[in-house]
Amino acid sequence: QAIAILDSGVGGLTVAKEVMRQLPQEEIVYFGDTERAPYGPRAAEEVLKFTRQIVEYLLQFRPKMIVIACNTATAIALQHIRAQVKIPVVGVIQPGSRAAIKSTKNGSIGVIGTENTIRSGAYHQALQAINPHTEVFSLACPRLVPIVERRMYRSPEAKQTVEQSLRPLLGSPIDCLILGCTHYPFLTQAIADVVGPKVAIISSADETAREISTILHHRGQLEQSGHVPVHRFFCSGTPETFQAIAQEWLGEQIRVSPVFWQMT
Ligand code: DGN
Repeated sequence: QAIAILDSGVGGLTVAKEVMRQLPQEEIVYFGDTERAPYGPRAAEEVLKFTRQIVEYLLQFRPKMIVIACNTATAIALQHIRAQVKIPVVGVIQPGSRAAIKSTKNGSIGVIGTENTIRSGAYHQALQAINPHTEVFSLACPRLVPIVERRMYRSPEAKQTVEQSLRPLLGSPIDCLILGCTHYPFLTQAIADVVGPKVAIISSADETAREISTILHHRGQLEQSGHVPVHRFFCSGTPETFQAIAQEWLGEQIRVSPVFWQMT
């Protein structure tokens, strides 16, 4: 049985890659909603509707778990999807918050994400639920997802956009920065260059993969080692850019099947 992973586009590949590294025997079925990305500026009801639709699509593969590898969809839809399906549903906000709390020494944590994620206050809540004394500095960076989806993450324009986007955080006392959007690990180098070496960069991918592993272990659902897994990829709309980004990021050749559905 596969682990189903979804995102608005290529961002969830950062989680998929870590799952493949930590759990190389697991089957994966991945869906990127590239045709409708970015989700960041969309109305919350729309993000919920799209997430439900993708989950429905993925359920036909009878997965053992759903991973919402998108902070925006996690912030808006996690509880709804948990109520809707019978298998475990994992989001990325709790794991990312735990990793940041483990990392910070001075209790000042930065969070960058899409407008929807930042507006939801989900990180603020998750961090303060772990430690109420945490000081959280959040910032929406709406210009970053389109750069990644257009495969421009190595361009000089990407560097410049990251610099401009992160400027408001520069005077703050943060000693760690949560990449609160699964697309941002594509821009880690540019982000690290701007915030400097004293700020630890936290991507939720590692911790999310650990959580997946713990849940499957407790349920006795980890695949046996030696099992040769299938990794399947689907995206809405044309697959070429998705495939190029995925192959570059995952370092392996993959096939991507396009899914055309009624756009609403
Ligand atoms: N990868 C999504 C996230 O983590 O929020 C990006 C959302 C978007 O499409 N803007």
